[in-house]
Formats: sequence, structure tokens, C-alpha cells
Amino acid sequence: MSDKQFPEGFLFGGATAANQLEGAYNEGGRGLANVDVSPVGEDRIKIITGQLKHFDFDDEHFYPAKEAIDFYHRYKEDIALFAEMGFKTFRMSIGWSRIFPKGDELEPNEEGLAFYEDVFKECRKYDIEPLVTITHFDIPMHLVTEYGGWRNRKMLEFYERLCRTLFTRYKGLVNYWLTFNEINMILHAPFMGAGLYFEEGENETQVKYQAAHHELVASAIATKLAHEIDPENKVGCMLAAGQYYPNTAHPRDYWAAMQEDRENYFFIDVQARGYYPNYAKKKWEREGIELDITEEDLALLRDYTVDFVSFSYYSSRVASGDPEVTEKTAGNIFASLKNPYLDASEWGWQIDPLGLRITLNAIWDRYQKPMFIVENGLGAVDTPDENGYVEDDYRIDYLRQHIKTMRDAITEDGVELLGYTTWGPIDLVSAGTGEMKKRYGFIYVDRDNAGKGTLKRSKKKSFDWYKKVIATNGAEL
Ligand code: P53
Repeated sequence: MSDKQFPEGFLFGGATAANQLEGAYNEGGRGLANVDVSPVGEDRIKIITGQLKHFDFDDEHFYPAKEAIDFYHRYKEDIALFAEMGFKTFRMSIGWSRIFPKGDELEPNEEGLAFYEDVFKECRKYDIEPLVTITHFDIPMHLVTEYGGWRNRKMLEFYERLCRTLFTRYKGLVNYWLTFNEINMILHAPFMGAGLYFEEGENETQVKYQAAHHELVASAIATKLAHEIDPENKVGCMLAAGQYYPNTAHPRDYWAAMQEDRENYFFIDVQARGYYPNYAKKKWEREGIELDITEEDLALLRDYTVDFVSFSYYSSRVASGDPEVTEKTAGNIFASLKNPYLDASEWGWQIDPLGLRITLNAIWDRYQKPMFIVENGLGAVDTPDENGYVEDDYRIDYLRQHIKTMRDAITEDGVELLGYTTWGPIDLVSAGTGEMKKRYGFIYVDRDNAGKGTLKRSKKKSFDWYKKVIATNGAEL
């Protein structure tokens, strides 16, 4: 028991994404999306980074998003389990191609709208506040093949229509919105993040920043609309965060870490402050990048900044300015040098609870806006007993340490934090690898990398632990 308290009304819960749990990829009038055609296995990384053009299914690969964990048919059972843990909030995302199957239609697909309405009502039944990501690595394939994804300015119009539809239909049911999941992912996995694919000889950096500009303006338009349609709406941006440390005290390493941090904060600098930072304009100048940016775009960015800043945190990162130092950590789209002071997960993600406090303070110092930790957790191999029970003390340990440092950031440092949602409260498909084996959940799902299993849900040891954490508002960890 600690006398250091989380604020009253703190939103504890869990976070998911449509393509990683819904399945039912061809039901309810849903159209094909970029994430559907991303298989598990070796080729995945080439596909999600836009290096390998792979726009449809084939027989050689297994596509985990087709069925995922079948939340589409089992959401009542799953939300009941979240409610049993006492969730105050549930983060989920909209499958864009459920609402606009091709993306460029004028009228939405009623079946898709009705599905999410039911999901939100189910949450409300248990006083669970939905926290909705409008796009989480998700774009209708038709918008990729016909328009080239977010490189195309036409995307602004399609995204605006999506937002207007959602804000109007779910008025009163949803108040917390995130515009783009991990918006900085566009630089690292551009096909997954923005439906981008590169032709040979193309200036990739130019394409990525043009697409990023479109997303940033689209995010501002969403914020404008959300506030117009319902003044109760709160809109957040979302960053794949994790502060960079210098590899040594050598000034050039500190400088390298600062450069790396800026590459990520660039997006949030625009969404939270309303203008392009000088360091970015200078970079573009240096690299000969010329972007199509209108006066109207700049006015939108300036006038419609976000209400809060949300982020995912799994690990801190390390940078070096010394070209000889190259030993990278494994298994993460965000390449980082190894930090010798930290342990790592089975997937090579380094574990740094204090790094969460550091990241919280860095973001708070930079923006002075309320924050929301919308992802954190440990991807691990679980071995269930015959009842599907998993003794996942490693997961409890990871989360406990992170929740402690987050509490310190609030009670000792005074950062303003709205809530905390762990990633994948129920096991789901990994975004980075497409595996089921990389599990984050409090709830075990019987399904393997090849799609075998009954899909049965069972509680792990961490289920009761997290329930107690929420019941005591973080006093007992
Ligand atoms: P998986 C890489 C680095 C940081 C965050 O990731 C990332 C990724 C993508 O691998 O993505 C977020 O499933 C993302 C979720 C994702 C989660 O991290 O690869 O928002 O969709 O599932 C965990 O272990």
C-alpha cells in the first residue's frame, strides 16, 4: 500500500487495434485493408516498410488479420471480461474499411457503423469510457491502389468524411478520440502506417514527409470537426515514444540523441504547437525536400492543435554519433543501440521502467498538455496449463515497475496524466511480426501463429492482479 495516490478519475484500462483483434475481414460489408494483406513471417517486414509490393492474398503466406481473435463476434464476452477487471476505459480503433469499404464512397456502410455503435454501447453498459483511435495502421486497399495512400492530397477529403461520419454518429457515446496511431511510424513502416509503397529510384524521404504533412493537416481538420460537432469531444495525437539516451557522455552522442528525438517529436511539435519547427524546415532545405504546403494548411495546423498528447511506451532508446558503434537491438522497427544497463524481452525490446518517467517528463516539459499513456506492456511467450491458466509473473513485474514510475511522475514531478491503458489486455496479433505467440494479455486466447486453436478465452494470473490495481486506483501494486 502506498500513500502516493493517483488522481481521482484516473483512467486505467487496456488498448487494442481493429486489425489486430476483430477478424471477420470480409463480413458486414467490410472492404480489404492494408493490414489484411500483411502476412506473418519473414516477408512481413519488407511489406510493412513498403519495400515489397504485396497488395493481395496468396497461397504461400498466412494472414493473421483475417480472423485475428474474432472480437467481431465475441466482443460481448471480451468487454464483460474487461469490465470484470474494472476497466475505466477501453482503447480500440475503427476499421476504416468497415465504414467506407473502398474509402472514397460518399455514403458510409451502415453495417459497419452499427457494429461499432453496439461495441460502444456495450462499454457504456459497464461505465467504460471508449477511447477511439480513428486510424490504427489501417487504410482501405482501394485508397492504396487508386491513390497511393497518404502521399495523395485527396486523402484529406476521404479522412474528413470518415471523421464527420464518426463524430456525428457516435455523439454522446464517444468523447475521447486519437487521430492517428503512432503517427511517427510513417517514417519506419510506411506501408503499415500510411499505405505507402515506393517505386525504384523514388525519393522516399520526400514522399514520407509529404504524406506526413497530409496526415498532420487531416489531424487538424479532425480536431476542428470534433469540437464543432460536440464541444465535449477531446482529441489527442499519438506518438510511438521512448526517450533517446546518448550512448556515452561524449557531446556528439548527446547531439545524436537529440536529433533522433526530434525526428519523432517533429509530429507532435506540429500537432501540439501548431507550426513546423525550424529544425525540420532546415532539414528539408538541406536535403532538397520540397513539400506541397498551402497557406490554408498552415492556418489549419495553427488553429486546431490537439487537446492532449498520448503515446505508447515500451522502451527507451540509445543513439551514438560515433560511426563505429553499431550494435543494434533486435526485433524492433525502431532501431536502437543496445543499452548495457538494461535487460530485454524475448523479442529483444529493452526493459526500462525509469525510462517511462523520463519520457513523461520530457513530453510534459515540451508541450505542457495533459498526457495519456495509451500503450505499455510486455510481449512474452506464455505457457498455459490445461485450463488455459498462465502464471505470468514476468508480466506483472514489468507492469508493476512501470506503473510505479508513472505514479512517481505524477506525485513527485507533477506531470498531468489522464490515464493508462496497457497494450493488448487480451492476447492479439502482433503488429510488428504478425505472431500470436508474442502475447501481452491478462486474458489468454487459444490460437497460434498458424491460426490453429479454439479461440477460447481464459484468465492469466495477471488478470486478478490488474483488477486489484484498478480497484485500489493504483495504491496496491
Ligand atoms: P508488437 C514498434 C515499436 C513501437 C511500437 O508491438 C509499435 C511497434 C510496432 O511493432 O507499435 C505499437 O505488436 C502499436 C501496436 C503494437 C504494439 O506497439 O509488434 O501501436 O499496434 O501491437 C506492440 O509487439
